[in-house]
Amino acid sequence: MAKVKLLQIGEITDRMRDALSDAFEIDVLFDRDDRSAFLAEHGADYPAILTNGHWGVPEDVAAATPNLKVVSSYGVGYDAIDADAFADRGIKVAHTPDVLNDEVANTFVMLWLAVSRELIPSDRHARSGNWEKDGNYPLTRSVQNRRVGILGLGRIGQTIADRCAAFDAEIHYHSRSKKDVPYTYHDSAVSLAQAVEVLVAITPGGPETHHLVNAEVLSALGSDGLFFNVARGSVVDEAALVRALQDGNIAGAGLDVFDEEPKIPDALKSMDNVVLTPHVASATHETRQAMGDLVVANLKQWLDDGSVKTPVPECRHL
Ligand code: NAP
Ligand code: 8YV
Repeated sequence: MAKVKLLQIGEITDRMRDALSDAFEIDVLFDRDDRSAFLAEHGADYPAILTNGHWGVPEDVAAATPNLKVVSSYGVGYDAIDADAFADRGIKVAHTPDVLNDEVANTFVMLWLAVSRELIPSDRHARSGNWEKDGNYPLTRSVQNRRVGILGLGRIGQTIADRCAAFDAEIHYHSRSKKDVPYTYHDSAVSLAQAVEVLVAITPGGPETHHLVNAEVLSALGSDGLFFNVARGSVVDEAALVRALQDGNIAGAGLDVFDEEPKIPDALKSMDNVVLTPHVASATHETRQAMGDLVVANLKQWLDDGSVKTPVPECRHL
């Protein structure tokens, strides 16, 4: 049987390529110099696209693929994919929910511990010889018994809440809707920030959540408050965050995502009370393998019966 043509936008693993190559002929778009000419000449040949949460499906690709039927994305967040427009065209968009909940929640815990217990400066104190020279590292703040605010109590937000139980946290949250959970609901991000000592953003990105965490929210969090972002850079007003840290309006931050990745403002890089990771919340061998397997499963199921295993909500009716 002839292989089905698959346009690959983001990078994929060898395991994904191996699993797909018996049924799909994979053409790589992202490193082509002749992108426009290639899309103009061949775009109509592709019924399937494989991408990721970072690259999504750019407008030029969406416009150049009139025969597209399925998009399978390596990641749960799909703010870089216009899912409504694809749904209108009858195109199924699939993503990778649930398989990364644990890893992203673990990354939040790692950042929280690192910021609260000053892991990076403390490590520097140990290995620089300052311990011998200047004596003990100063006391730090415990993560135990804190009021933690989860902005976005979805799949990952709930997993973060589960992790926080180990630290005897009192959980507060804000989502679009109130849930049947034993945590305190707040009807706004400001109210949530006011009530807690630790605030973690884990909503989707995109226009609806753009700058949901702004100067007012950070000021409500207060000078002892810690802010964490494992969601998307767009969820926080990065300039307001830098100002809040510089002015001591919040005590520290742990950030995995940024406005203009892979660029990070120099001001953030220079702060000792900030821990930065380069968008790696799901980036372990184990979790990326599970995500890759789901990307493949979505494409293979589509090949078998025209459906996908894990469609984004906008495409569930298709
Ligand atoms: P999810 O299950 O859809 O949960 C999203 C939560 O955000 C829901 O509780 C939703 O509220 C809430 N929300 C959506 N829009 C909101 C708004 N305007 N105001 C307040 N709350 C809002 O998604 P998930 O699987 O947990 O993933 C969440 C996001 O994490 C992804 O979209 C992605 O951007 C990010 N992520 C980042 C990494 C990383 O590498 N750093 C890895 C994985 C995921 P309702 O429940 O009321 O609808
Ligand atoms: C990936 C993510 O790093 O799932 C998401 O939404 O942000 C991450 O797991 C991203 O999709 C790029 O592959």
